[in-house]
Amino acid sequence: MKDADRDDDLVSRTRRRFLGQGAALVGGALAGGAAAGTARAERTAPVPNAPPNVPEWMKAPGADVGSELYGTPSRFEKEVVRNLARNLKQYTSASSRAPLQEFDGIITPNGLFYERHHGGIPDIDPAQHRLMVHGLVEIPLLLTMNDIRRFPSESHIYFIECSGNPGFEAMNGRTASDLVGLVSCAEWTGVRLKTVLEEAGLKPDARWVVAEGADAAALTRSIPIEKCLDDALLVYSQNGERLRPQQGYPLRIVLPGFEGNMNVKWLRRLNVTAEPAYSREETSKYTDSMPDGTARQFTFYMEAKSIITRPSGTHRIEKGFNEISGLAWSGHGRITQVEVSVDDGRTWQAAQLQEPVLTRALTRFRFPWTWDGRPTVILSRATDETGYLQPSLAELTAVRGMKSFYHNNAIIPWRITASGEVTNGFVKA
Ligand SMILES: Nc1nc2c(c(=O)[nH]1)N[C@H]1C(S)=C(S)[C@@H](COP(=O)(O)O)O[C@H]1N2
Ligand SMILES: [Mo]
Repeated sequence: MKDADRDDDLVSRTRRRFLGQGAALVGGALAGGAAAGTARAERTAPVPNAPPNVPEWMKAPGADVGSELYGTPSRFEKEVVRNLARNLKQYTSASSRAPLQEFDGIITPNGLFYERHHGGIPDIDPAQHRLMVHGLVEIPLLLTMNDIRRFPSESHIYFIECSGNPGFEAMNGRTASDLVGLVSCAEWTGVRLKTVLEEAGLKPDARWVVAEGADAAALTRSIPIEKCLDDALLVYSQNGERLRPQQGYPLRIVLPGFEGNMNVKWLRRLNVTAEPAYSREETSKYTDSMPDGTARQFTFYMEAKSIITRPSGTHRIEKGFNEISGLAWSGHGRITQVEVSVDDGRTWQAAQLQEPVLTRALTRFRFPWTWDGRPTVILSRATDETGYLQPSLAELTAVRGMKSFYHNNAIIPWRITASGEVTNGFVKA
């Protein structure tokens, strides 16, 4: 899709305002969809390898042990890949999205974790990588990766979401991944930032920590000291293995619930300061233009949000039973409720939250549904432990106006046509 990365300032801004003015994406192609509609044909077609026959793959030993020393998915899953816009002028400042509609549970596999880079992916030799801790500290530190791994480690499951997910002007995607694929969730292992800051010793006027990445963008963000002394983590492993280069190898910062941009990858420097740096990423970018012409800055926490991922855009469903399933999350803590509407928001019913339900992690919800075959719109809305309820797009723009780009957590509608096709409900039919 054309507007796949509106977080990317190099992609030209078409001023197409959302809600489908001229977005010709409905109907037609079912490309890439795991079409539930094939289920019936699948059940009746002759399958020589199904019982009572002995399948081919039982008649001789399979592939050798160690035929693949780093495992990859089955060849039958080769279409499950990151979602990358195909028509960008360059790919060093761009993003690729997680294929949310393909996932089960809440963990994003490392190879499918969304990526957003402002200056490409650096190829960092961990033996030469250092973390410098300086500024308003008693003892400046220059830490090797081995030094960092000697601190007590912790593992936590958290989501990371880009705040341009999707930009308000880029809501015409076809799939769940097109719309909100800039979110993923992993188990992160590292050391509390607090532990390292205590090792350096904070001076009394320390209020911010300015984190800098070792990429060509030298991405720089100011983090309030309260967050640094709370749950902030210096992370070197993800889902049990070392971070992938795309995720910040060998070291990144993870700020649970904070907007993706602040989770600085390839972390090389922590400068403890009294004032924020007012870097590019916290002034011209990642601020919200408000209706009165001011800009809302330092919007750290990502608000509660959810999306139905099954069925979702490009899927096709059949009349009768369909389980609705999706993901919900909030930067402010646990998801306490997800409601589903199968009648375009007229009525809402509680979905089931699938364990585990963790703070600042993706939460899976499920809802059993019997479709009567009539066209409708299905929606989900999340509530978090603060009592905050995910707003509709109309409610959100009533407060935030029509000039914003970032921090769009509006309810996402999927339209179901009479033939069972699922399409983006933001796009006019
Ligand atoms: N050094 C550095 N850190 C960075 C970025 C970057 O370009 N350089 N991108 C940021 C943005 S905008 C996001 S949304 C997240 C993306 O993290 P991921 O690529 O691991 O999904 O990293 C953030 N950290
Ligand atoms: Mo981002």
